[in-house]
Formats: sequence, C-alpha cells, structure tokens
Amino acid sequence: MQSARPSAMPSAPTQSSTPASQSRPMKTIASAKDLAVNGAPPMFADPLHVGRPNIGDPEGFLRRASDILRRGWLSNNGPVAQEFERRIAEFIGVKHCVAMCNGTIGLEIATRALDLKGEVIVPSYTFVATAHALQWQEITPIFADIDPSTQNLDPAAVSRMITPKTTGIIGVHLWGRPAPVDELQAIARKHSLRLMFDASHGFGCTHGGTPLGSFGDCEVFSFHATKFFNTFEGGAVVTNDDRLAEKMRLMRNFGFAGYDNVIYPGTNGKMTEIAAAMGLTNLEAMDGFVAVNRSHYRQYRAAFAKMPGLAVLEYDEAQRNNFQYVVLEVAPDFPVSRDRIIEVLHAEGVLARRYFWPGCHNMEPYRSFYPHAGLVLPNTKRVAERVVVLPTGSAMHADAIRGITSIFGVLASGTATSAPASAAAGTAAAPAFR
Ligand code: T4K
Repeated sequence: MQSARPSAMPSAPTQSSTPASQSRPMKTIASAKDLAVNGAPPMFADPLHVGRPNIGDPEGFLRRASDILRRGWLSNNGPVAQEFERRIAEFIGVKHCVAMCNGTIGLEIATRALDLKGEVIVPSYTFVATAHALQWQEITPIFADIDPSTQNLDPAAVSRMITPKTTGIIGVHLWGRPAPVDELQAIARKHSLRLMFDASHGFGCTHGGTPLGSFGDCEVFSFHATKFFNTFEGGAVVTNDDRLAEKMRLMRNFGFAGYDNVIYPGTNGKMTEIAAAMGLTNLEAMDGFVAVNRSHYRQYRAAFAKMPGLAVLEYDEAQRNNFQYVVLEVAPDFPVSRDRIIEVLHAEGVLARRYFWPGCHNMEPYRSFYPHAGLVLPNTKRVAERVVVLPTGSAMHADAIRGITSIFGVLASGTATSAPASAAAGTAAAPAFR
C-alpha cells in the first residue's frame, strides 16, 4: 500500500526553542580534565533535551488557532479534528483514523474495542504506557523477551508465552523500527489471537514499503510533544476495520450514539481542535523534520563508527524512517559504564536518557506481581542496561552533535573518569537540569 503524501511540504522547520547560540558548545574537550564531572564548566549553557518538540510554521498554526477561536468550536469532533483524521488516514493509506487525546487512551480504547481480556503479550522493553493500558483494564500484560539485534519482540519468545488465557498480542515498533510484523501475524492467525501494534514511535515509517499503521487489527500512534510529529498531546488509532472504527468512535465519546443516546460505558478520548491544528501544521512540515533527523542520525553514526564499543542503532534506509531516536548501545567492554556516561553527559548539560530502562517488568505494579519475570527476559535486561538515547530533532544542530561526540572521544580513550556513579544512577542528575 503506498501512502499519499501531505500536499504542502515546506522545507526545514523554522523553530528552535533553545536559541542556537546557547546550544552551541562553549568549550572543546581535549582530555579528561576538560569534563564538567572533573570540575570544568559544562559544555552547554542550556540543557539539550532528547525530546524537544518539532514545530512547523508558527504563522500557519496561529492562523488555524484564530479560525478556531472565531468559530467557537473547540472540541467534540470539530472540523479541524475531522480534517486531521482525513489527512492522517490518507497519509497512512488506511480507511479510518480515530484521533485521540493521547496515545495511552488510544491504547486503552483499542484494546477494549478488540475485546482483549485475560492475558495479552507485550514486550517489557517499551514505554510503560504499553503495559499500563492493559493493567488499567485489569488485563494481565505478559512480558515476552526481545531480539537483542532488533530490540523488538522476539517471535519465538512470544510463542512461548501463549497460554489458554491469551487473547492478543501488542507488538511495539520500538524507535520507529518495525516489530516483526509478518511473524506476529502468523502467530496471531495460528492461535486465533487479536494483534495490534503500539506504533507510538512509528509515524511516517514503512515496513516492506507499507506504512506502519496498516498492520494487525489496528495500530496506535502517539502524537505527544516529545514525538517527532506532535499535536501537543494526542494520538490516534488507525484501522481498516469499519466496525472497530465505529466502536472506538463511540468509546471515545462517552458512548454517545446521538443526542441523549448513550449505548456504551465510554470514556473521553477526544482530540481538541487546537491539537488537531498543531497536527495539520506539523504534517505540512514533516519532510523537513525527517531531513533534520536523518542528518543528525548520520552525523552521530559516522562519529561513533570510529569508537569501538559504541554503536548507533541502525535504520533500514531502504524504508521510510522518521529517525526520531538516536539510540546508542554501549558495549560492556567500553571503558566507562552506561550509567557513568549518563552522569558525564548530564554534567555537560546533555540530558541523554536511558529509555526504556529498567523494563516494565521492573516497574510497579509488575515488579511486585511478577517478581521472577526477569528470568525469561535476559535480552530485555541486557539491552536496557546498554542504551543511551541522545538529543536530536530540529532544536539540535551539527556543532552540538560534534560537541557531544567529542565527550565520547575522551571517554573512549579510557582516561576519562573512573569516579563511581552516584548512588542514584536511576535518577542520574536529571532534576538539576529540569
Ligand atoms: N507507547 C510508547 C511506546 C510510547 O513511547 C509512549 C510515549 C506511549 C505509548 C504513550 O503515548 P502518550 O500517552 O504519551 O501519547 C516521554 C513522553 O511523555 C512519552 O509520550 C513518550 N512515550 C516517552 C518515550 O517519552 P518522559 O517521561 O521521558 O517525558 P519527559 O517529561 O521526561 O520529557 C522527555 C524530554 O523531552 C525531556 O528531556 C524534556 C523534553 N520536553 C518534554 C516536553 C513534554 C520538551 O522539551 N518539551 C516538552 O513539551 O516520557
């Protein structure tokens, strides 16, 4: 299925919330004594975040916003939300887009509309919302291990976790790289399970030339502020199933099937008009966002290719990618531990993250419910201990990336800093830069 492209495609995004001068490196690092953890000033005056929002043409957004105010129609399936749904469905090449107030509500509504109950198989190596959306409805998330080479669900591990109580599988397209779609479809078919995807990271990406959003019974996007494509807060469930789409529209709006006619115990999952306006604006700027992300990704990759023990997770460039995450894997024999790297970076004002450490199974309530889950998740543990997610997006530029990779150059030399990671590596220095 080939996707239709949004009609207007201006070039690069115009916005950077951190003024470029402040996100330029303020020092060069030649040796360990130049590191902030060793007493030198930080490299960046203002912290660099992994999730700075990409924002399209501000004037275009403000025009849409003032139309909304003039119209006096702010929510409840307004004209902008309807246009947004049409444009998203057209972009993905699916029959239905049901816009939501966020991705988590999208997951909850989709799982409910699919009648999932009992046990549902999910990866533990994902943002905790994937598991919470099930637990919130008293469906048991069963964590299956990942393939360490893809960081996505391992189909063999999924098969091993199926029991008579299993009703479905939620694959996650982690980092925008497709889950093993074909294998999961075969497993779901064989065991008569429902299959859906958490495509929160996958907007604008393809698998075998087909846009993510087209697979399984339905797929769920997040359009949160930190996502490559955002609607402030927002999400959508996309599907080719007419009945499912209708059911989700009902659930999204308290179960109203017309004035005064409630036919289902629904919730409130509606997308506001202002969120949809942001979405339409960003859709027009999306090619620019991708171009910037691609350039940053390639720059990081080229720099880390020269540093043994560090590798940037690769995107298949034969497919369409959004390149929204730069995911660095730190090998166990790299001279500095992953958690110490995070401390060093935070001290420099680089707020790299350890997504999705320590895995959902190590978070509550799952840790208490299933204290032994880790026994069947060795690859989840291994990968979660190695990953560092680095800043990218339209607020970043090449000089800042050169500065960041130069920090790693010193760490790779093995002369940097052997000071122990602070006791609370789990919260590594983050509050100081918030
Ligand atoms: N499934 C998956 C696989 C997901 O990744 C997510 C969300 C979901 C489901 C649920 O979708 P939503 O219900 O959120 O639509 C962030 C996001 O809040 C979350 O949406 C996202 N995944 C997750 C991967 O990242 P945190 O806890 O890292 O957020 P926070 O506040 O630390 O922000 C991240 C970085 O972005 C910081 O460095 C600050 C910066 N930032 C953040 C915001 C909100 C900005 O620069 N501007 C902003 O407006 O979860």
